[in-house]
Amino acid sequence: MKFIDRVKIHIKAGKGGDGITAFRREKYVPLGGPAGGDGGRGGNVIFEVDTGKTTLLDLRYQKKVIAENGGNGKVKKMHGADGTDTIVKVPQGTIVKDAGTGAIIADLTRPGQQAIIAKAGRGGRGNFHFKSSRNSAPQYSERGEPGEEKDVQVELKLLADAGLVGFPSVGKSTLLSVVSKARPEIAEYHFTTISPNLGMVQVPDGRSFVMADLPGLIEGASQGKGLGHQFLRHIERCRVIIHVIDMGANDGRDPIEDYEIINKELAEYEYRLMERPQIVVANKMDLENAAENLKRFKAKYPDIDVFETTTIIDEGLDAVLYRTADLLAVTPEFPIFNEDDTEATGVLYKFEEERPQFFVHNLGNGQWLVDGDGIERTFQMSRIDSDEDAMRFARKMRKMGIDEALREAGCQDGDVVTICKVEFQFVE
Ligand SMILES: Nc1nc2c(ncn2[C@@H]2O[C@H](COP(=O)(O)OP(=O)(O)OP(=O)(O)O)[C@@H](O)[C@H]2O)c(=O)[nH]1
Ligand SMILES: [Mg+2]
Repeated sequence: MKFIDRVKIHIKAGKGGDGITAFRREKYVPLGGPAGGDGGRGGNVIFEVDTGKTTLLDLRYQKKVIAENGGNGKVKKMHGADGTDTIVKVPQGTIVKDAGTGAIIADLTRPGQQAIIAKAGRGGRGNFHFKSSRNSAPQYSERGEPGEEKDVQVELKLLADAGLVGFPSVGKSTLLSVVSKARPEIAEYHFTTISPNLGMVQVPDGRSFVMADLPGLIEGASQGKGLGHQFLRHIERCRVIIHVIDMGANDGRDPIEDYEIINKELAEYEYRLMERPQIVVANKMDLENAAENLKRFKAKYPDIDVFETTTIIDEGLDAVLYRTADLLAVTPEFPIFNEDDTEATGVLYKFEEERPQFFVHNLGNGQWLVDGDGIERTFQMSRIDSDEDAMRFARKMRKMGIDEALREAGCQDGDVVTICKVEFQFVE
């Protein structure tokens, strides 16, 4: 099974049901009072953390998630049925981004955590709401609000405290298998590990943390070479990096060069991984050349604390675990997003009130265009079947400040204003 950790899907929340126009029918009353019911709200699309899930595979096959529409209002002021919310179960560590802008919509890190990814439309109001002293028998009823619709990029980032990085075959999986119950595949050939493995590590003094064994990195990994790049993203969540070096230089590589290449890749990767505390592990100390190589390494990097290990016989690992736990205790979580994203950090849902309601564009020649989410929503909820409806819509626009904005922008009496493909003439 292929490890899938990035999926793009289309999400659509349910439209609110339409409000209806209806009148009470009573004996001897020719036209009873307005009694058209309200539409029900649509269903939201909600993502929920399910700790039983470890991949985004289900989503890959789904591609589209659509929630139910609300029911239309009924006679006798009866409310239409609300649409059922659609709940999508995702693994812990799932991040949902707007596929267009890259803005983060949700960061689902806690078991059971929910986030509304697409908000349902509200139901339209039935005609009895529009009764007034001037009009006791309104024909007007409102349409349901459209549900939010968007393309989202869903990504899975592992939730590990410490991550093992290094060239292929340096012994990362062996290390994890010795210090935890995880049983990753271990073999002589390169890229044995093709998807990350997680293990819960118990430090002898009782502390514990999650360690991730990641696929081996090679030169150019930050540019997409090997398997490294797609997994470098996972290191972003790790607060401590455990850099494993094959001091025995079994493969004929130079351990010092290996160490420098990996650090260069970490530095070049976008999340500034070199700013994380790093523990340097000199592994395979049982091999012939290891002591000599370590001596050279220490001569070149005298200030680095190197932990000597022989993972196959569980030698030297306790010291690594203690050091990791100590560093985790004092290392705060790193913000997981790019600096330009930070404003969106932690925002689960942007309410429509925060969005600009409309934009005014001067097309020249006395022609104007007004667009934007707010106005388009209002328009879609309004039935414009008659002059009276058009006037109602015009009043709404005035309330939203559109008239004023047009006037300020230089709109003149008699200019033509297009809103949602419908033309209006501007009059003071
Ligand atoms: N001599 C010796 N061999 C070791 C030691 N640790 C691991 N090995 C061997 O090195 C080989 C690779 O080990 P893995 O743990 O699979 O290495 P890895 O870093 O996970 O490799 P990739 O998954 O390919 O990135 C295996 O044959 C291990 O038995 C050690 O301390 N000494
Ligand atoms: Mg491995």
